[in-house]
Amino acid sequence: MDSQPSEITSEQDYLNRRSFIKRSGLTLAGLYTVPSFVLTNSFACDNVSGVLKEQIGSDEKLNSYKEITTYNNYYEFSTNKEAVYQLAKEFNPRPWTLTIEGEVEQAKTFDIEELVTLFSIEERIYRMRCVEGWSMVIPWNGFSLCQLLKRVQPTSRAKYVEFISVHRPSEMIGQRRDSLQWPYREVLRMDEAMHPLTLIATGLYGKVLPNQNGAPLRLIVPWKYGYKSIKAVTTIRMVEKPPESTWSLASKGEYGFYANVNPDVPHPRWSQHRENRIGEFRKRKTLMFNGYAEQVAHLYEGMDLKTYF
Ligand SMILES: Nc1nc2c(c(=O)[nH]1)N[C@H]1C(S)=C(S)[C@@H](COP(=O)(O)O)O[C@H]1N2
Ligand SMILES: [Mo]
Repeated sequence: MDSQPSEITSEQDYLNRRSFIKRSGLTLAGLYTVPSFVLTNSFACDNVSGVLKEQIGSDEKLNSYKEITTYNNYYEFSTNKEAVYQLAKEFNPRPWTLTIEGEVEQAKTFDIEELVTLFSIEERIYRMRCVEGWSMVIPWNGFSLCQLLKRVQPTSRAKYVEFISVHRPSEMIGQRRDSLQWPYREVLRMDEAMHPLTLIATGLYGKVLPNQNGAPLRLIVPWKYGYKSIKAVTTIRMVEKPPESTWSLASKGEYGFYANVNPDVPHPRWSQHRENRIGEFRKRKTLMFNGYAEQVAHLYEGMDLKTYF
């Protein structure tokens, strides 16, 4: 879906509704509690409510719908961020299926129309920090990946989760060149995938996910550089050994497996101390784990984050 004028106007309604929620003292966390009926099998999803109590800092505001949908990294269409949204109009995100396979008891292919009815769709306002040094604040709609993975019952051999994007050069002009190895792939450790902040996004600003942002569904891992947040996912595969990802194949020394946002680990060609928040004039300090240290630092306890970057 591309942005129609009517969708852009309704952004103001959206902002009004949010400030109503704030004023009325309803904590957003309270609205986001995962219904207990989904928390049944051995992989309990952590309680989401504690994790989401803090949304964004008081000096941070949402990026506009226009900013979020006209400045995109999506190499399947173009390496020019400002060209992606136009080229992505050619893409058909429906019909669509998502297959979950590998080390699971119940491999399954979900139809997108079914998938979006399985879980309650929450709003998650997350910072997005690209490894290139820019960032945005985006209100996603979606559900915790944990809830979905629980459905298929990972086996005890499931140690990593591989995500594979669509390969459709007929609709994705950038895939006719090898700027990257297609299809785009990413990997998380199992515990990272099961963390309640890890999201499958199916929308933003309360609207269906635009093509340029990864329609019809994408991963969002807010404490990691944006390249981990793979768009247009068709396959999720649970595996025992860590597979290669697109960016590790492209340049291992520059794009690590973990890709945790870390101001103290420079990219070989630039510093990561600061970032350019789209729409702002002055640069901001980049925060450890992109500001989510309280929620995720324990995942990396005892690891040297300069080695495992
Ligand atoms: N399939 C796919 N997913 C992708 C990319 C891509 O090129 N292809 N780019 C990544 C990068 S580098 C970033 S910063 C984010 C950008 O997401 P956005 O355009 O929604 O802001 O998507 C990530 N997911
Ligand atoms: Mo990025």
